[in-house]
Amino acid sequence: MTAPYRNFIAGEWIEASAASANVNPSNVADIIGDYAQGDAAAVETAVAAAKTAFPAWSRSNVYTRYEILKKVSDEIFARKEELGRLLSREEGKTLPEGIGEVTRAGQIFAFFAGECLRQAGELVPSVRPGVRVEITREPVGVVGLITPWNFPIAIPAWKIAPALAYGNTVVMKPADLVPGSAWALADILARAGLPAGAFNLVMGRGSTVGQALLEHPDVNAISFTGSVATGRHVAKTAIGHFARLQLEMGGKNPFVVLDDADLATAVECSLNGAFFSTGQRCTASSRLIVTEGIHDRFVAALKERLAALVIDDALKPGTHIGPVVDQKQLDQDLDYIRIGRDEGATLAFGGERLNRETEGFYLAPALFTDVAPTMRIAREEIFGPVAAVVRVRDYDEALAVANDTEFGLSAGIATTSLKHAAHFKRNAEAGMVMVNLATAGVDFHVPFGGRKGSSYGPREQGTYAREFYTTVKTAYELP
Ligand code: UN1
Repeated sequence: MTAPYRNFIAGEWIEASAASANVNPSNVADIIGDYAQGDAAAVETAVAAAKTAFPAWSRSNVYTRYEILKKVSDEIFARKEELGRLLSREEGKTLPEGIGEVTRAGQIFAFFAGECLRQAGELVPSVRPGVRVEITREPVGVVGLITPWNFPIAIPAWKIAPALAYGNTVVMKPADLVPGSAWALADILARAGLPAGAFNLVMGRGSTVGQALLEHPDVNAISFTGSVATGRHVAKTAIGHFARLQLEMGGKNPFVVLDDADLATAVECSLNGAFFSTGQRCTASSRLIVTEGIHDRFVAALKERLAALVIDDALKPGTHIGPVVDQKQLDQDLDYIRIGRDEGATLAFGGERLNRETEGFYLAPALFTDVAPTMRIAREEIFGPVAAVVRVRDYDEALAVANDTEFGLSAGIATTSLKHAAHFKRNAEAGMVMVNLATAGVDFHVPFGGRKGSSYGPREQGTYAREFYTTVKTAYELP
């Protein structure tokens, strides 16, 4: 079958036997295009191509790598409006959010272009006379990248850019729901001067393409972002051939609001962290933990802000929150809203399906109050515009509730107390801590990752990315 958007394998655009329609969640009548659905055979060819390309690419001139990644970055910046529109159209985040994400992808490629020129080792005196010891880093080999639907271009960028910068070759499987942005990025990479096979794109299902990638003995490392359940499967499968693993999974991120917080800051951080990008971020603040002296004022002010939000077509100017990504995610969100009510929480705002001009997956952002930390809506990742307010006595109880979770990605606090801010930074059990800032929306040049059930393996992003994408060699020499 000829899909207009094909897989990219060994430097060629390859037809697949099947295709799937990329649907706009703001308007299900709008089909973005038919994208190839690869299979196990396509993965086999792609991995073989990546393996063949590896020796030359791993020894390529760092300036060549710099130029290629810089070129990719330049094109992303030059086309950010168009690519942002595509991203919003296929994923449902608003156009400013879409353009913002594309900009982030451009910044990531620029950062790792620079990193190509900053690779260095160490020269260490030996404990043995006359011997010298060199510690260097080498690429890992063929890297399999499995990316999620909620950041259709930024997450592919933050895995592909370091993989290539450090000399690895890549086979990427983007999320089945949003192949458009990944395909556009592959098209840019295809024209950037990479040798054939250094980067390969295989679109398709997790159960076929993802599975084949995980099982392939020639895939030396897997970087995955997605759910905890899938992450567990990824780890179990890929460890069979000792693939190096990097897993970024769920979150149930707490945002603590203390009595001494600046109310406007607390409300804006909560609104942004919990509901922007339709709450579909692993860094979303889905638990708002509020001390009793500010609780009622905080809830009233947040409800007022929620009531003023425009929930509509992601591409319409003025939209604050776009639709949920698809029917399955919408059903999951609505299920949790029902579960929250059944458990005895108060639905203080929203939570109902909305009708708009076009048929799409619109949901009014939902705010629960009177939530006990034991309730499912306070413990399980919902991955939608749903937040749970937990009332606590004081800072100590807030911290205990914040840490009482199987996750540990991002944790935030709104406070004007230096003492509480410092204590929270030190004691929040999370990979990232935010003081008077939203839990979501991170910088592109510093480490990203969490603890407990949120992450496994070395950090992504910034200079820390090299931990995963390189392996250390210690060389001894008697000159
Ligand atoms: C952000 O909050 O800016 O899947 C990034 C996710 C994360 C990325 C969040 N891996 O939501």
